[in-house]
Amino acid sequence: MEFDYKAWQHVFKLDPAKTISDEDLAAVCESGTDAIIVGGTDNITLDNVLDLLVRVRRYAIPVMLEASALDAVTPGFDSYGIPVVLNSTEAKWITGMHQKALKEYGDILVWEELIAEGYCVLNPDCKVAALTKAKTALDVEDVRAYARMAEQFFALPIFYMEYSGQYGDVAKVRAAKDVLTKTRLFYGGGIATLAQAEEMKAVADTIVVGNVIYEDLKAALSTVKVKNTL
Ligand code: 1GP
Repeated sequence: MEFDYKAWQHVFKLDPAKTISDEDLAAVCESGTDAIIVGGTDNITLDNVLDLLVRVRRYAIPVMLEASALDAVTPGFDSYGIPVVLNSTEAKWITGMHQKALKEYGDILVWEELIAEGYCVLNPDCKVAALTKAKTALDVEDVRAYARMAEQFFALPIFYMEYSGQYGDVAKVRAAKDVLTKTRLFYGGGIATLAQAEEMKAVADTIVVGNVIYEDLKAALSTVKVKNTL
């Protein structure tokens, strides 16, 4: 088991608000993927997060909670991804919720378990873009600047290009990769085939596969092969 996100090549993202059978969950957790991220945008509750955590814990795989709703954060995960939406136009998604969380839990947090993720949301039609009022009309130069900001100004461990629900623009992913040396580049969005997984993995450090798990499990599982084809 590799707990260090720096070694992750492929991860599956499971949405606590969506239903997955025990059989499908077993296939996902035993697929050879490097980790499971638990995260979503709508209807995330402590109950559905805990339920998924307990079920994923049956398997020997690292599991990270992507902390979106503060009241749905619970101990028990190996790590916690803390999204910082760099291209949000609302301060609450960049520092607001984070400051609130630190005010309340700052004394008891285990800092080593927290991983700040500098999000750059690029699909204008995805839920997270609407929620965070993200400025998604970004060209290659814009994206490159956000990537530099993530690494050089804020020393964020992860720069996450989020195309959730849409297959992204490889040229933009490459533009980010070209200026990153220490910050890891995560790509997520619309990966539904091994060919797409390979194309994005050739540029990004880590690819995140979500939706297709619920739409076509076989196709989702095929994307793990990206780890053997590099
Ligand atoms: C979503 O980046 C992930 O947060 C993965 O995107 O669901 O489109 O695969 P998809």
